[in-house]
Amino acid sequence: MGNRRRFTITAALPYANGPLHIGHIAGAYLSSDIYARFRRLQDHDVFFVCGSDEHGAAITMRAKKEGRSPQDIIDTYHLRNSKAFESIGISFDIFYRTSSDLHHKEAQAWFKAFYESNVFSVKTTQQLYDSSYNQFLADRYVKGTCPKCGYEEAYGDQCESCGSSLSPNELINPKSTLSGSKPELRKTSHWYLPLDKESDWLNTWLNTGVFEGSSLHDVKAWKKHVLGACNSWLEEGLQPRAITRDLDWGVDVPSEIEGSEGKKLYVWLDAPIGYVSATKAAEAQGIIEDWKPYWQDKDTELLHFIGKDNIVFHCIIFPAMLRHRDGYILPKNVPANEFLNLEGRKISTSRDWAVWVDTFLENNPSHVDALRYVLAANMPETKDAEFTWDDYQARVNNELVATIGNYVNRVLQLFHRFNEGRLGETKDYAVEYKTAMQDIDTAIEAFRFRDALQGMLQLARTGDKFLADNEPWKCFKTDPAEAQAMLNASMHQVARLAGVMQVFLPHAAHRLLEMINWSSPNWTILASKDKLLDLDHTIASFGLLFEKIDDSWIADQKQQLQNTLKSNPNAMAQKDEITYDAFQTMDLRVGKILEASRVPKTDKLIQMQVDVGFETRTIVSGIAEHFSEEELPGEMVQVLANLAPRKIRGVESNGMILLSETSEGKLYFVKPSADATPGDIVA
Ligand code: B3M
Ligand code: ZN
Repeated sequence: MGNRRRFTITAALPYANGPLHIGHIAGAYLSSDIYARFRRLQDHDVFFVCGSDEHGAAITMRAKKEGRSPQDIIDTYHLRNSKAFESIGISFDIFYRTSSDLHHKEAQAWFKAFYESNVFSVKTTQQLYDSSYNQFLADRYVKGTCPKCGYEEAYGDQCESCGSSLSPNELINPKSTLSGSKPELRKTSHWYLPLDKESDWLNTWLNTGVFEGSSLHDVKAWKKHVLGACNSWLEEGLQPRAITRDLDWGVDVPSEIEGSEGKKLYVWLDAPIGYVSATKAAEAQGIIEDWKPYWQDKDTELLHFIGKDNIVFHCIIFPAMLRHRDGYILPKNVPANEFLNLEGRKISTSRDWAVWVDTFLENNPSHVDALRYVLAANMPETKDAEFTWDDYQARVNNELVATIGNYVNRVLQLFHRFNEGRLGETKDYAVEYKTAMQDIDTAIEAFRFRDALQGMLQLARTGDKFLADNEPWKCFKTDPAEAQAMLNASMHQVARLAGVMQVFLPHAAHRLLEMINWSSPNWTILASKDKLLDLDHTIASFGLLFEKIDDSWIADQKQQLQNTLKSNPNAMAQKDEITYDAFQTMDLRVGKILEASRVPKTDKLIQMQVDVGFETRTIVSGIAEHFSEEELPGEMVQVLANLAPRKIRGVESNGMILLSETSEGKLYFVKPSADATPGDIVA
């Protein structure tokens, strides 16, 4: 095959410090999996690699919090996460571990190679130290205010609010996350990667694609938000970055190097090398023949699938490392995704605001492709995206069930009835498919997975339109050969759809292929051959591909999230940050309720006359289940006075009374102090 391409597809190594949620999947894993499945279907040479990231403060801090050893933590979550990936059908060729001996040796070999070719500089500096724990405070061991954006909870290596990469000494008001105390300064020596020396070639490479004469990297194909992030770091000026730590968990600095005692590699130095060690491990395990072409052949397309918080490491630091190793290629693209929110809030492991992949699929095994579908449809490709259960229900019912499922079922039933489930010789009819196939191809090539998904739906839609336009069931009596010809054509379309579904919905595809008794050919054939099934082909069976989701199941899912909110009121604080100016736009006032009465024919609504100082307002509020009309007059309350008027059940409401809710669901007024008077400004 002349134009066989080779792909090394990496997906960010998840820290083995917690379970995987839908945000992880929508970020780096489903995109890479769809991409890998598509390239395999095209018969290209694909190596799809991932593994657990088992070093760094992310692990040791988790261990400390749970009172367990780091080894125990990584063993638990490595196993749990490999199973979770398997259950949702992420088709890694290997899921390796950075705690493995092979990886430790590989990372040390890289360190030594850099050391020997004088890539590093060594610096002795004053670093933050927590004397009550006898520990230097790097990375997540120290928190403080971000010097760039003012976020108060920034980590020592990165601000999760603005994405800046930081060093602990830059933090304003640093605090030890071990003891909470203010750290002291102590002297220590470390090896540094002088990134400042790399910025010229990085700049050229990132912005023109040119690197020492040739490169596969095509600037136009890079996502804007990825290049934008890189350029803003380049503009700020890259700084030398410490790549060793004073820690007792991690890869040792090779002992033959002077001063190595007690020093470990910085986790972000060893983790990306993990992609390479995993490739070597795959060779050792016989999964691939030779690791080298996947990292060293100039024609190999190296793609790093990641979330946006990992951009700097994959577009700047790792390329700088690769460049200093002989023969290694640079990534062709780093198609980072942004973040997925859940029901209007940031997904958060610590606040349990998440849908966990393994538990969700254990409880709802038949949902595996529904979940993949909805996550692909809402993939945060170029901006943050939103996952809601209402959308889940709508997409599954309207798109999977009503569009794909119904089409397939209709064709199979008709084919069984009129053609006796067998493909006979008839004249040729064709269902339109070429545009859809081309669209899918173009979209995946450009990492637009949402659009690619539309192409798959399009196959079902054109197929359905063909049936609706031709109505084979009507002409069967008068011209059975004509009807059978239409159904033959429809069966080819169903087969094509099954072939394409392997990319996005592998489990349903597998079932459909079994029903139609077929194994799919490669993409070129699927995309170019009108007739896919042979003469005399018979189908095996038919059944429903997807289940309709009812309201009560959705209500259950929402209830589980509600329970999280109730048991963890902190999660309530998970709204997007607003600026001070936005806050200033609210006119908050002290008010006094003068009169109250039930809004006629409602159970929950009370309308009130409220004195807000400069006038008396009518305000409607849904509090009748919590307060009686009699007890309200005289209550002092706080009012959002400049809320746009709204008609509620025929009554115009002018403002909103502030209420708070206890964990048992009881409402109470946010009370001003005793000496407040109506009209006082709340700010
Ligand atoms: N362990 C992912 C994270 O930030 C990090 C990725 C490593 S990829 C080499 O959770
Ligand atoms: Zn910041």
